[in-house]
Amino acid sequence: MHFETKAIHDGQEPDLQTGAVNVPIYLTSTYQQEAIGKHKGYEYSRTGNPTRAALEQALASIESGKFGLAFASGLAATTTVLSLLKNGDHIVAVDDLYGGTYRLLEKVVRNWGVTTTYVDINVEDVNSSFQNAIQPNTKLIWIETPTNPLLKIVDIASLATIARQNQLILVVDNTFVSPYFQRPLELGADIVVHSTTKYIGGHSDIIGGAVITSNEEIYSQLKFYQNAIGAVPSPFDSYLVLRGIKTLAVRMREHETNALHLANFLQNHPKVERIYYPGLPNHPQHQLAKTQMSGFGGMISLELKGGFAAVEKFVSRIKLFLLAESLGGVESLLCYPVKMTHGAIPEAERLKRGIKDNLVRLSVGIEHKLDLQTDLENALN
Ligand code: P1T
Repeated sequence: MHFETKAIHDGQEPDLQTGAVNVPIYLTSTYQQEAIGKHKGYEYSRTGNPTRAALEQALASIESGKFGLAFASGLAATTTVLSLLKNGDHIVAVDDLYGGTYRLLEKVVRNWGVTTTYVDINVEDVNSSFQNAIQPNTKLIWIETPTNPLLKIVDIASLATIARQNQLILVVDNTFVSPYFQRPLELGADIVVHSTTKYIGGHSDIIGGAVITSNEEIYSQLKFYQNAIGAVPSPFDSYLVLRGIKTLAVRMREHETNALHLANFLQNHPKVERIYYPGLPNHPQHQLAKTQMSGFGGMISLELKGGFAAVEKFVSRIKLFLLAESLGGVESLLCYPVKMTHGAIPEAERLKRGIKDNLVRLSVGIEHKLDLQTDLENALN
């Protein structure tokens, strides 16, 4: 079946008892057992809940994976995946990634004795850079693509080959474009991670995370950790994410149409110094983006002429784009990564990674594109 059909039906059969077309929200922490050791497949809701099980099946289906696991947040999903590592292990990660993931790697995971090397992906031969960063104790490669916030594109299939040759686990955080536009497991990745808070949930009303894999051994380990660590979503949040999945395809098409329109408008605006959007032919990795994504998503970053002072003015004049962290909801949001999403990265490190003081990130919503253009135009002018 096609993506749109799977998103509406997989894991979401009508309720056997009542015929309800939506998966019920099973608000229960525990389940009566018929006898000791005899139950209907559910014992305790940290371990399993039918609403969450439906969501996990739908997540696996839309990511072309065999197994899905849902979490209480994107970072809970990330932490659970990183629990596969042990003291002395090493990670190779992309140098542009969500500030909270960087903070987790540096302030938490490093204390477990697991170190990370960050690879600059702004170089000609990125594959060699990744290859050179691999050490004898490297166990895992962690990438985002497109990256947060500079929208760089990482070649998933090439990294999957490198990972396989070196017996490493390749993890792709697919939050920025959702499985509607990119399915890393089909390109050879071992694990996909999501903040379902973003496009998959789609309405800025929940915090959630997901892990999808087709590797049974990895799944068994992560399923064990999901229960052992316990960062699971509530049945109500699981329901909301499931509801978001049903409309993911139509929302993503609108996000992209609007973002392409605004990217074209912004790149010609005299107050804009530089624009980052993988859908523009002059994006340095536009060709690569076209080979591994079926669309370019709704995120745009831009640098304004006039530095931080211009950013402050711009933010104070804009009306429809709400100044807020997060992305992927139906409403347009504007974020200042330096002080918001990437505030945890020390200044020198941040500047080295190319996140400048005049950088603004837009999450383009599904309002009418001409209203969004007018809003940007007024604020810039
Ligand atoms: O916020 P949470 O659901 O825990 O997800 C963390 C996360 C993981 N991966 C990526 C690529 C992300 O962008 C995020 C969260 N990001 C934001 C809140 C943001 O505004 O960028």
